[in-house]
Amino acid sequence: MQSHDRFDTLGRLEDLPQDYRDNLTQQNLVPLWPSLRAVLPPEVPARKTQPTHWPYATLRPLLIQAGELTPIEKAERRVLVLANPGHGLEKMQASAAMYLGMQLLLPGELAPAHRHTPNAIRMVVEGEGAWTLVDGEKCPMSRGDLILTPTGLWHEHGHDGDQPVVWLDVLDLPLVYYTETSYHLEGPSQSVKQGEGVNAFGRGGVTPTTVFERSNKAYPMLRYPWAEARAALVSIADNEPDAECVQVTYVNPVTGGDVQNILGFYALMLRPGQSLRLPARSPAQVFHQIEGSADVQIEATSFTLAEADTCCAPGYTAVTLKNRSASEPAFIFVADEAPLHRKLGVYENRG
Ligand code: 1HN
Repeated sequence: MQSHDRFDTLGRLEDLPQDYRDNLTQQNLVPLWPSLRAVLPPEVPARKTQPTHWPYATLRPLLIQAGELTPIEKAERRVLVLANPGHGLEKMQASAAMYLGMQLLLPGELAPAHRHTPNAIRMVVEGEGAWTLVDGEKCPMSRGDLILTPTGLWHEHGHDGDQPVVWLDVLDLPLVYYTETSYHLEGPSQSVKQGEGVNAFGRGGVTPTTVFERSNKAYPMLRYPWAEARAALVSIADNEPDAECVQVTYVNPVTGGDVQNILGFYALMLRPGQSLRLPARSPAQVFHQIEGSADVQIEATSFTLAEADTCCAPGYTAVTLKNRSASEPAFIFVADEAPLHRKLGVYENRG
C-alpha cells in the first residue's frame, strides 16, 4: 500500500554489500538515501544550536583573570568566546551564523589594526575611556553603544581610561568561515579622519543631501549611541501605551535597510512587568541584557537574564521574555540571522 509516508523506511548503508560500498568510496561516491532524512528532516530543520545562557557574574572574573594571565601582545584580541555546546565548544559558534565573544581591554592597551572579511559589531558592556577606530572614525565606547565594524574596514581598539572595559563582539564568522571566505590582513595604526557618522546621520528622519560631493560610503554610520536608541524606545512606549512590542531596528540611515548584510541588530524595551512572546521564526537569536533583568523561556528551557547576561535561542522556536521588575523598564539588545535568511529566501515566521 502506498501512503504519504511511503519513504519512511529508507534503505540503510548496512543494507548494501560491503564490496559495493567499498567501490563507491574508492570513486568518491556516496549513496544519498541512507542520509536523506538527516539532511532534509520533516517539517522542522535539525538544529545544533541549544538554548544557552552565559551569566556575566561568572564570566567577568574569568575575563579579568585572562587580563592577568595573557598580555594583549600575546592575544591581539583578549576574548572569551561564548560557545554553544550544541555545536561543540571548539567550533566557537553561538548559532549556525553567529559568533559571540566578550572582549577585555585594560587601561593603556592597544589592540592593533587589522581588517577582515567577517562583519563585526561591538555592544559595550562596561567601562569608560576606550575607543575603537573604524575606517578612520574614532568611536568612543560607552555602555549600550552599538559600534559597527563591517567587512573590509580597518579597525583597532585603544583605552585612555583607568578601569577595565568590556564589550560583546557579535560576528558572522561561522557563516563566513563555512563559505571558505574568512581571512584577515594586518596593517599599520590608522590615522584619525574627521568622520561624518553620528554627526551627519544621527538624527531620525533626515540625512545629508547627496547631490553635492559626499563620500557615499556603504556604511555611513558606525556608532549608534545607546542614549539615542534608549530614548527612541522610551518615546515609542510613551506614545503607544497599547503597543505590544516596543522594539527598534538598527538601520543604515541612507538605505533604511539592515546595518549589515548577514546579521540583524535590534533593541527591545519591556515595560514594567511585561511579558512578550516572540513568534517562532527561522533565524536563531541572541539576547543581551543592557538594563534590568528578564526571565527568558525557550520551549522547555528557562533562564533569568541579569544585567550584562547573554543567551541564545535556536531558530523555529518561540521565545517569551518577561521583565522581572514591576516598576522599571528592561532593555535588551537582540542579534539575529534574519538578513541572511531573507537573502537566502528561507526566512519564515511560523507565529
Ligand atoms: C576581531 O577582529 C575582533 O577586532 C574581535 O576586536 C573578535 C573574533 C574573530 C575574528 C576576528 C576585534 C574577533 C575578531
